[in-house]
Amino acid sequence: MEEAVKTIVTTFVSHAKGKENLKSGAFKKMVQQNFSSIMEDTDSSSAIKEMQQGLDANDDGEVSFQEYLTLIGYVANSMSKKVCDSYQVAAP
Ligand SMILES: [Ca+2]
Repeated sequence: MEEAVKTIVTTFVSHAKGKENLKSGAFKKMVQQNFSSIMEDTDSSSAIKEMQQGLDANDDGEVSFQEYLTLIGYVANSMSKKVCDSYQVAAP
């Protein structure tokens, strides 16, 4: 669990290059490198742009750590549904 949290933090920090926000290009790269297997449309620039705008709560054109956590929460939520479904299928 600790490792998972560390990965969430270091992924943001390394893509933001130590800054407080992910700019558009860095956000796109981060999504493509980390979420291409669990998210649809990561090869579409417009879909990523749309995702970024959806996360950008303060409308500054960049993704803060807090806004990034919204994405992690969203991904975790959709993953939990899949895990739940497969758990129920496996159970008698
Ligand atoms: Ca923002």
